[in-house]
Amino acid sequence: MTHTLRRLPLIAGIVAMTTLVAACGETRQSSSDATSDSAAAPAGARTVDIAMEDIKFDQTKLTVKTGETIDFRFTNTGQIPHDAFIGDADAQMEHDDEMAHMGDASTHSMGEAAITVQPGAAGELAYTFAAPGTYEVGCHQPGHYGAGMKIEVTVE
Ligand SMILES: [Cu+2]
Repeated sequence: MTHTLRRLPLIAGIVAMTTLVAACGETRQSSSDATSDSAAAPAGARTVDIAMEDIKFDQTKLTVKTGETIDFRFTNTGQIPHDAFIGDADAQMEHDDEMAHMGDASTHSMGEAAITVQPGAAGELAYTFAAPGTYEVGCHQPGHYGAGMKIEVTVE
């Protein structure tokens, strides 16, 4: 009886310690996963490196296969922030309008294929082109898309 009472807190202590160790191990593992994630492309993806300049992308055309996943890696070599928004021409116009009216170009809706990259920084955006057609990667910082800051993506 006395034994049982004395052992209970000890067992609880061991369980707590084990949980703590397990939690630490988990944290360490997930942070190393995050590191390898940012370095490695999604499985089966093709990596395309793109420089963002003031005010253009360093390339204007890209051809991909239907169903292909492209791991876009943007590097902003300019002095001002730039965006990359992926969608067809209609979506681009709509988005450009949205951005112009919102004023704050850094506000993207959740779930949109869009990224904003600050000067001197890099960003990654993976996108699967599920259907054939013509898409665009457009920058929607005020005036940039209108100035021709876009990449035409042909999905064949
Ligand atoms: Cu731009």
